[in-house]
Amino acid sequence: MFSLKKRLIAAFISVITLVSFTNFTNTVYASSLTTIVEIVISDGFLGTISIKALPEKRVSVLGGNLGTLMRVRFTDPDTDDQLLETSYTSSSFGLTTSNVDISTLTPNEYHIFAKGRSHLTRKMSNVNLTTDTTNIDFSYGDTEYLYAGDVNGTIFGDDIVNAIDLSILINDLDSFDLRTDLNRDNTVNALDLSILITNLDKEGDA
Ligand SMILES: [Ca+2]
Ligand SMILES: [Ca+2]
Repeated sequence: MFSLKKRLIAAFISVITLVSFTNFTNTVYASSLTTIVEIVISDGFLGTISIKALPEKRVSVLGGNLGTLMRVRFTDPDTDDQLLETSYTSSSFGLTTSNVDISTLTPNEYHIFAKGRSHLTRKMSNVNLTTDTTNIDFSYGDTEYLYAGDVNGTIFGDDIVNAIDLSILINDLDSFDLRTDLNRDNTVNALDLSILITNLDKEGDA
C-alpha cells in the first residue's frame, strides 16, 4: 500500500498533468484515488504585451533616440469607459522596456490610445486583443509617428498644439528642456520651433 502522502503526491501530479494539457481554457475534472477534484480555470485573461510608439522627427543617434514618457489607455468601444491606463518611459527604440500587464482585461475588442509626453494621442480603433496578442505597434512597422508639440501642462499636456505650446517653446529657445527639445538634439532652437509650427492646431485622436 502506498502511504497517504504518496497517494496525495500522485493525485497532485495527475492534476498538474491534466491542467498542463488544457491550455488553461477549460474546466478540468481530475480523479484522485478517493475523491473527485474539480479545478475551474477561467476562460482566459490577457497577459502582458509590448507596445511600440515613435515620437516624430527625432534626430538619428547611434543606439536610438526614440524614447519618451508614454501613456497608453484602453477603452470599451461600446461605452467609451476607460478600462486600463498605464504609463512608462519607452526605450531608445520606442518600445516598452518591460511588458505591460493587461491581465485585468479579458479577450475582447478595445480602443487603444497612445500619447507621448510632448506628443499628440494616436488611436487604434476596435483592436481585437486575444491571449495570443504579444505586441501593439502604433508605428505600423516604423511608418507612423506621434505628432510633436504638445508641451504645456504638468505631464501630458492638453492634447492640442496651439499658441500656449508655442509660447512655452519660444521661452525655452537657446536653452535646454527635455520637453521642448522636440527633436532631442540637446538644445531648443529653431528646428524644434519649426516642428511645433508645422503641427499648430493639430489635436490628438479622441
Ligand atoms: Ca498643448
Ligand atoms: Ca532640439
